Amino acid sequence: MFSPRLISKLHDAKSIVAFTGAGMSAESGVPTFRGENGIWKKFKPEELANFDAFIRNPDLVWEWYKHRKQIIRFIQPNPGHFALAEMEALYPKFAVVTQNVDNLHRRAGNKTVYELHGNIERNYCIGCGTYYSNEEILKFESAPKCTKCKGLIRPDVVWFGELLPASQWFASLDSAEHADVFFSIGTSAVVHPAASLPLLARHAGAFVVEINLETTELSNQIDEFIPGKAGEILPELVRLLKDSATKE
Ligand code: BV8
Ligand code: ZN
Repeated sequence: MFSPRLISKLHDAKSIVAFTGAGMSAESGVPTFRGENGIWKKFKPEELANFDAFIRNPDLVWEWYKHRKQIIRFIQPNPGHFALAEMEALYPKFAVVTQNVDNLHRRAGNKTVYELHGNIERNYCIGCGTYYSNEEILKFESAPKCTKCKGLIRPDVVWFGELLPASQWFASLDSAEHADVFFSIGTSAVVHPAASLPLLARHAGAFVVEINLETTELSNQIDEFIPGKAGEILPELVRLLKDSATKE
């Protein structure tokens, strides 16, 4: 499953980036966006994940996010998440750069996690910026309103047409530019600017490996494509790395 080239690159590496998308959380029971049971099959991004749609129809947008928040409440990190947490301890520099908003990487134990598209466990008032937890707002039937200023409360995620959080973006850029090995895991690599990171890393000298169920726009532009499930491949890879570390 793993080429001698990848094993040797991982053996010599000092800095690793794991760039992840919805496929990373699929085995935890979180539906992907564009796969066969993708949540956007029923909805379209332009209807839901953008600010205008929210202002035009806050109840519909909230219905979708409440559905996803409910899912997130009952799911656990999967073996792929735990493998990345173990991998972080094997390298001097290790960053997870995720497009996911489900907080599963942190719950699995990764310390350096950059969330490019926000976090569905946080919400804030568009009027006065007050933050609200899911517990505080999930009791509302329709779109929740701020107790301080009556403004609409929105999920703290990055919608289409919105800028990514600058601190997360620049830290991710810096990690990509200094990575020896850059993994792109469970992402269709269609949403920008996040999707530009793998090739940016490659141009800066990283060995870029893609782990995905199917090939993507990236697959023929990077160094190695490993077909399969993140929750199966990553634990196997970490087992191999730990075995070779003990043999030394
Ligand atoms: C911005 C948060 C600029 C919300 C999300 C035309 C060309 C290029 C770009 C654009 C364009 N038109 C518009 C744009 C910009 C736009 C964009 O990229 N659109 C795309 C769709 C064309 N981007 C933006 O708007 C971004 N902002 O550009 O601002 C700007 C400049 C100046 C001033 C103001 C603004 C903001 C984008 C962020 C959108 N928010 N999410 C929410 O979650 O509700 S995006 C959403 O898609 C999620 O974050 C998700 O993570 C992300 C990417 O999807 P994936 O993670 O890749 O998931 P997907 O289902 O697609 O793929 C899963 C993969 O996993 C599949 O390949 C599957 O085979 C695989 N898989 C499944 N199971 C497994 C597996 N792999 C391994 N193991 C498994 N078990
Ligand atoms: Zn308010």
